[in-house]
Amino acid sequence: MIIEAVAHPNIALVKYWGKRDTALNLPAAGSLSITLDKLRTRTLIELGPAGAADVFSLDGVPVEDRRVLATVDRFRALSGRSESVRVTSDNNFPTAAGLASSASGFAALVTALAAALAPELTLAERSVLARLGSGSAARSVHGGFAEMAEGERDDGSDAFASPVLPPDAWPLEVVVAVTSEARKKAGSTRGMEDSRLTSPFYGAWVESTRADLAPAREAVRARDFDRLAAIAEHSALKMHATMMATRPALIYWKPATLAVMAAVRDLQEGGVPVFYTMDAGPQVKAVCAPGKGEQVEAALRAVPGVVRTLRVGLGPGARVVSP
Ligand code: 2P0
Repeated sequence: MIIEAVAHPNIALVKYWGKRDTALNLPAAGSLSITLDKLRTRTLIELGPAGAADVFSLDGVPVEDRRVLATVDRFRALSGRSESVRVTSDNNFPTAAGLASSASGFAALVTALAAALAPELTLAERSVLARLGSGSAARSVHGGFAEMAEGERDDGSDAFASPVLPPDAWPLEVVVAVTSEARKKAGSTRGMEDSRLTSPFYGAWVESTRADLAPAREAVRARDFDRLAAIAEHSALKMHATMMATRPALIYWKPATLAVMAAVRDLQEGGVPVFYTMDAGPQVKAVCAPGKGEQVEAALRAVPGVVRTLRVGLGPGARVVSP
């Protein structure tokens, strides 16, 4: 039997950048995100004979991925099962779009593996297992607005994401302005550790992120766009300041990144409810109030240096689609 699961990438509005434990992939602070629609990872799981090698392919290419194989091992251990596993995944969006495929990837993987081997797992437990694969994946287990908890326990059992608001409760739109199609060089895991160890701003970044979470959550619950916009832009800017002050420096922006940020500022000054956020790459994600995506996309497409744009909405959490 083949089990098929789907999950969507998410964009953090209160950002995650830094770990308190690298082995268990525990975040230094919580984060808050929106899960997107349209873009998705689809993952098929097929069980095979015990003792055979596990296989993973991504977009039709066999890949040796330590984190995927470790996730499969974890499910075998917790379910007491011994079958080998064939994992076949594909993304309907390019990695260069600057939308973390590890987030949708591990959320889809954990959802499919749970259906095959451990259907009793709660959403919180699935989020923990997704986090062990990739921190941002813990949030893609849920749709709409989700909040990742920092957690207190050493074993990470309380470091999982929870839903804050479903997607249709406040259907924000997102315009991704792609400013470079080049694949990024440095992985986030290494960059986060470099920031923790060398950025003089790291302590303040973690402390101020903790302080952002409650007001961001309240702004989401109140559907207060301006309040959320102020917190989210500030979170992105201080994360990038922390990155830039890392040794070696992590400078993700291109000239066109700044041009798009300026265009978003112009839209805001013209009364359009929109804000920007940038992740570990040069793309700008413009988050718009419901119904404003088309206008924002037209404006950002015209910015010199923008290669292309993508317009999406908020989507559901990870789920099994077959059988
Ligand atoms: C985020 N990012 O909150 C932040 C903002 C990038 C910048 O989560 O090491 O791939 O697998 O836990 O989740 C990217 O980091 O890192 C990320 P790992 P992940 O979306």
